[in-house]
This record gives sequence, structure tokens and C-alpha cells, in this order.
Amino acid sequence: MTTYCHKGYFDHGIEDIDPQVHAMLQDEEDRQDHGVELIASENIVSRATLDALGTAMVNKTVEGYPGHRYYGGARHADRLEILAQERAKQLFGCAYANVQPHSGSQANLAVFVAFLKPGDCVLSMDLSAGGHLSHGSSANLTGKWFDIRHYGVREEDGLLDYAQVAALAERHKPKLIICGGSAYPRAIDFARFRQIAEDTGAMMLADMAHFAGLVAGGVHPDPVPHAHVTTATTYKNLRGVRGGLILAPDSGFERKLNSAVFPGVQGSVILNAVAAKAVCLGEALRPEFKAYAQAVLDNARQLSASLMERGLRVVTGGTDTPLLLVDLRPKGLTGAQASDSLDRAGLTCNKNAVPGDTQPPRVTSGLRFGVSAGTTRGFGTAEFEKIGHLIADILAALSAGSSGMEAVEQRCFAQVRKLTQDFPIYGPVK
Ligand code: DSN
Repeated sequence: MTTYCHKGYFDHGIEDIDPQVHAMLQDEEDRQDHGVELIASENIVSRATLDALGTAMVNKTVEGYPGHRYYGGARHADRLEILAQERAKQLFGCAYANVQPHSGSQANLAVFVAFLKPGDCVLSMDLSAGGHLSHGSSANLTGKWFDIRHYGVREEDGLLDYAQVAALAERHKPKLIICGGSAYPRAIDFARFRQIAEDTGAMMLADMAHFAGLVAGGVHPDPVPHAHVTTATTYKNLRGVRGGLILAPDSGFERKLNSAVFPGVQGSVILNAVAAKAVCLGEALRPEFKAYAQAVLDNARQLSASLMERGLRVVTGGTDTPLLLVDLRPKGLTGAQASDSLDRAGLTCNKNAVPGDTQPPRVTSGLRFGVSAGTTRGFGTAEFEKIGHLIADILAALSAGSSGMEAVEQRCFAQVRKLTQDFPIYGPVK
């Protein structure tokens, strides 16, 4: 045994070698097991995905693409990346897939790099209307280096106004039009966006990060045939590892997109993440995944209905996706105080701007809820109805300025523990 390595370097687990980190990991597993996860960008990956992440593939460095690497010893990495690409193509019925993006933001940045020069005009949805930071927010590199114009949603109903998108495209003649985002709960008319792009000579990018799993499961309109390029993340309702994908219906942009990812915006490939992407894409190709996607949609609609039944304002009056937005202004609450209180009660969600919001991003006037993780652990509509009432109880007490808030949160926390006990996540490895 080399003296450069501590005892057990190759064969002792983390519990022995680093109890401090191990304890933190255990605490997080416990938090996930005993809480109701309602953050729309989260899910619970399979044991097989966890396995794929923790293999010797993590040691391998490759740059470039299968068959054209800059380092030797890449034969198994090549097979793996090709398998992930093929599964992505099969799942989304497309001819091009890049599985290397480290995140959805990196995937979006690569599309900017592939098709635009700094200063070019881009039309995308405003962050406060449900867009995403990487679509040209002034705080993001894309907002600093490109001429960004935003469309919004109608304040009266929270829905996209396609006439406004068309008028802005006509006026600004963007090179790229982006649809999709991180907090728009309704189905988007992708054909309409493509027509606007065609009419004004723009490229169209659809970001389906928040509904890729529903597209894969066949319960949501599919942007891939309509957009020149579609980006996605694998860790939301695709139920896999943290990372991004770039897809296109044909391979006409393969060279541009590949070289935009590497060497354009990324270096070496995170191969254990590619292994885990292959696993999640394989899982999404199984027949059970269609049932999962339908259950996600049913549960999101149930949660939305239960919240509205209790007098809460759900933006757009419902959802076609795994997420929904609650406007807290009628209750006189901010997103920050509501999400903190719900977290203490075992219900984890995030504060989120709502259309027309005047509160700063760290405060906001809304909450965003997602059902992807809860659905994975087995919650159905009965459980989401109950969760809706628990959320409403907390918000009602907060709104009434209840002096016994701590007791209300504790009562909810006890009910959350009872609920989650019947739907445990990771058990012992079989
Ligand atoms: N884009 C962020 C979100 O929507 O939560 C992270 O995935």
C-alpha cells in the first residue's frame, strides 16, 4: 500500500474515513425523508442513478466528443456518452442530442454562443413573468453581453400574450427568440412561437427544463419538432442527475452546437453525470414513466384545486405543468415570510415573483410549488389534497397574524412526519 494514501483509501467507506461529512449527508437524507419537498426543480433520483454517480468513471478525464477525444483511454467513456445520446434521441424523437451540459444554464449559454455574437438581440420572457436568469436577466452574463428584450404575461390572467411577442419581434428583429422558463405554469403554443420566429427571421429556442418529463411521458405539448433547438435539465421531472441537455430535430446544427458546448463554454465532461443521465433517460423510456408523468400532472392540478378551494389565488387559475404559482398579495403576505414558515412546518418550497410583483427578488409576493418529488415517493391526489390544506392552514394563520405561529407550524410538522412515514425514500441497498 502506498504511503501517500491513508489507511482504507481504496476500500473504506465515508462513514469510517470522514464521519463529519458523513453525518451531514445523513442529516440531509433524513430531512428529505421526513419532509414534503415542493421545490419545483427538485426530484428524488433512483438508487441506480445514485450508483452511477459513485463509480470510477468519476476519475476519467475526456474532452471533445466520442471518437474525437483529446485524451486516451476513452473507449468506455465513448460508449457511455453515445448510449446517453441515443437514449435522449429516442426519448424525444430527435436527431441531435448533446448530453454534456453541466446544467440547464450552461446548455442555454451554449445556444447563445452557437448562434449569436455579443450585442445581438434576443427576445425572451421576463424573469418576473416566469422566465429564467439564463434567458438574458441583467444579473446574468447573457444579459450583460447581449441586447435583451423581454415579453411578459398579461397582468389580469398571467397568460402569455402572443400578439405582444409578435409585435416585439417585429420591432426589435431579434436573432433568437426564447420560450419556456422557470415559473410559467401553462402550456406554450410552440407552433405560434415558431411562426413568429419565421416571420421575423429569428432562431427559436425552447427551454423545457420544467416540463421535459411531461413531454417524455407524452402528457404535455412537445416543443422539439417546433424549435430549432430545445434545452432541458435532467433533474426536475425527468427525475435524474443534475445536468442539462441540448436537443434538435435534425443534425444541421450539430457542429455549431457541439463546439459551443466544448470548447465554447465548458471543458472536460463530467462522466459520472453522463452515466447517471444515461440511467435516467433509460428509466424515462420505460412504460412506468408515462404513468409517472400523468400522475405528476394530476397531482399538480389537485394541489392547485385544493389551494384555490381554500381561497388562495393561483396564477392563471391552474396549471398544465408540474408547477404552480400562488400570488400572496391578497393575503398581505410576502413569499419570504411564507416560505420560511412553511419550511419550519416541514413543507419546503420557494419564494417566487408573480406577474406585476413589486417586491425585490429576495422577498417576492409569491410561492412556487412543484409536485415532481412528492409524486416520485408515491403521493397521489389524496396526499396532495391534504398537503394543499396544510399549506393553506399555515398561510391562513400567518395572514391572520396569529400569535401562536410556532404551535401551528409544529402541528403541521407532526402531520408531515405522519404522512412521510408511509412513503419512505432510500431504504437499505438490496
Ligand atoms: N432554474 C432553477 C429553478 O427553476 O428552480 C433551478 O433549476
